[in-house]
Amino acid sequence: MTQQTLNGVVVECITGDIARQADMQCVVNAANAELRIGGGVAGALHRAAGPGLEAECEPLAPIAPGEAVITGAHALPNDHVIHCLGPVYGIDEPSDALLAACHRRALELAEQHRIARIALPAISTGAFGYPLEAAADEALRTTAESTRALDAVEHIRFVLFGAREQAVYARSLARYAA
Ligand code: AR6
Repeated sequence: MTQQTLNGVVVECITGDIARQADMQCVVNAANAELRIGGGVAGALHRAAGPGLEAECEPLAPIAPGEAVITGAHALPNDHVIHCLGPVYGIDEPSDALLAACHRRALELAEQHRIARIALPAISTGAFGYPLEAAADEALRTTAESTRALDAVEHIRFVLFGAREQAVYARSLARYAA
């Protein structure tokens, strides 16, 4: 099952490109501490957003692992970007608590800004080296828990780059929907 409703919130896991989620009000960036362009998700989002995004980010940086900040989306087809700094696996400890914290914080920010539809990537599972199964489990466990406190947020979409990643996140979703 790639879609479940948890406490009235639709949670889904799809394959796709986080920079092309035009039906979402907000996309989440797997950021670096400096909130600069970088590679992976951050590269794709900043390239699509244009240089205005980096300029808006500059006074907000640096952020610490587990933290998140919100900006406009500039040339992206969304209204907001929430920049999350996930843990570097094996360095930022405790990595599970930090990964949970940035998901929790992202959803809290979305709620505060009355964002109905938000898309997230697989934070920390690329350059930051977090093992996929463990990251999926932490992301979906935290999301399922957070849905209890969400009112404005109606739809949470995890956008995974490949079929394998999507299957792993969908499996964790099924576990926490049970
Ligand atoms: N859409 C969806 N998922 C993507 C995309 C995309 N366009 N591009 C990559 N992924 P990463 P991190 C997947 O490295 O591990 C950056 O350089 C990718 O396959 O973007 O949190 C920043 O500047 C992987 O599964 O984020 C930071 O320094 C997942 O998204 C650092 O990397 C996350 O990969 C952050 O590392």
